[in-house]
Amino acid sequence: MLTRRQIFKTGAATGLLAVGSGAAIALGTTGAASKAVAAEQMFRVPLRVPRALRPLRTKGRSIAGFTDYDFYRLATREVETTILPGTTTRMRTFNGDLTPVIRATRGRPVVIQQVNELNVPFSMHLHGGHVPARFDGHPNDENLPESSRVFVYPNTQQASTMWIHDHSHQAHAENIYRGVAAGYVLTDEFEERLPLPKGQYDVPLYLRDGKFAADGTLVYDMEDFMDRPTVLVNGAPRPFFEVAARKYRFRLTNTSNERAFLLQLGEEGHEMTHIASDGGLLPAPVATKTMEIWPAERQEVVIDFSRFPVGSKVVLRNLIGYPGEPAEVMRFDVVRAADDPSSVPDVLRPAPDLGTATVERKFVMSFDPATGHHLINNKQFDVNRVDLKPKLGDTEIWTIENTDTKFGIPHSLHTHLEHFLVVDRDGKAPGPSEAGLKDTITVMPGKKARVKIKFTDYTGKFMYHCHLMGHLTMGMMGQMEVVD
Ligand SMILES: [Cu+2]
Repeated sequence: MLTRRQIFKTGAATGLLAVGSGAAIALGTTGAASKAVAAEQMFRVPLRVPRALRPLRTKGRSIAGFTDYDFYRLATREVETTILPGTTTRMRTFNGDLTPVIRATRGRPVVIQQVNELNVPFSMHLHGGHVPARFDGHPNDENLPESSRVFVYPNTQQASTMWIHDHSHQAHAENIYRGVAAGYVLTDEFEERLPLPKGQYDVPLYLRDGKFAADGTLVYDMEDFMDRPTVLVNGAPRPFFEVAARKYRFRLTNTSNERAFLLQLGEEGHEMTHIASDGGLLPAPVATKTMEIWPAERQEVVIDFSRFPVGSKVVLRNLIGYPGEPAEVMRFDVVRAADDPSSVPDVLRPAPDLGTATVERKFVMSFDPATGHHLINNKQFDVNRVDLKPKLGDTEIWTIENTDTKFGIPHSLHTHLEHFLVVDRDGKAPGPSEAGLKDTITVMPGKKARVKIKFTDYTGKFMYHCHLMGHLTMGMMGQMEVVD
């Protein structure tokens, strides 16, 4: 029989069992002192809206056949920065910045020189990116300390909100936890033509948690992921954001190692409009009172603050926090009136036709209490093993089955290279919030989901894995080689 502490040691539990969509049962609670610190740090710091990085140049020598591209340098670097007011924290960053954002346009490539100034390996991965294998951040392609590599992102895919993080062999969980991440927002003509909120009213929000000591030190312990009570939004602890009484588009990305959020606006659950998920716009907007977002997922919502009088303060809450934690995530302070020419059209972007599947595969996600490993189809990740070989042009149906009912462990499956459509969950067609392209799907214990995926135009080796970082670290990853 495994004790709760042993489950933590193996990184097994994520600490909550979502029941239906909303209620949750937490497994336990620790760290009353750090929770008190977290509660003190509420609504004292303004939200930082990440500024888009400017390309260093827009032309250059031929790289991967391109001479017209936006060129950036992303240096992974440790810096001292202020997270909790009055303290400093050593964070791992890109260019000294917490979540800088690259804005890209479909059809125009981005080239990034990644310089590793950390003392651990780094393998840069564009999460959600449709990119050639050599630029995907394979664990065998680690950028060692003091080295540099060039990455080319062709941007042939449709508009979506992506993010950049580490995929090195063993340091990935800690590198993400210690802060090194960048946003990557891809737009295209189709989306630009829609009357959705734009410019300063289109705001990325990077949500994550962390454990900070009273002196500001960021504490990393893979086992104690339930004791990370400080929620950061764009690197600020439970910030406030001054908004106009009009519509905003928020691009939510969960960059946490393990934490899921079920977000609700206000105590009473004001309406939000869900417009996009991992792979971009949904076929149609969905009015919702809650928004669920698991590690590495993206969800985009439009919130209309015109329904609140100027002077209102509206709190975004997390309904599935651990016991004793503040539910507050951030606060919107409605401070001024504003014109609002934006609207959310009834039709957004039709889901693509991925064709008829000719191949079926199954992915059984499970935890082995004897070894502490997390397994896919009873196997731990082996970088020298190819688990499947999809063929270019083929459409496949993947069944993802979570058999971890004993310990109640959720798992997700994230695929590199291609997005997928959800076919069904336990035989039931997905709701409209899951009708768009996705690259990460969470399956609760004892549940199954089927997805449809098509392999289009890149061959080579790509990863698929659970995106709960403790599980990934403990082996829950496989490798596919796409062949011609
Ligand atoms: Cu998992």
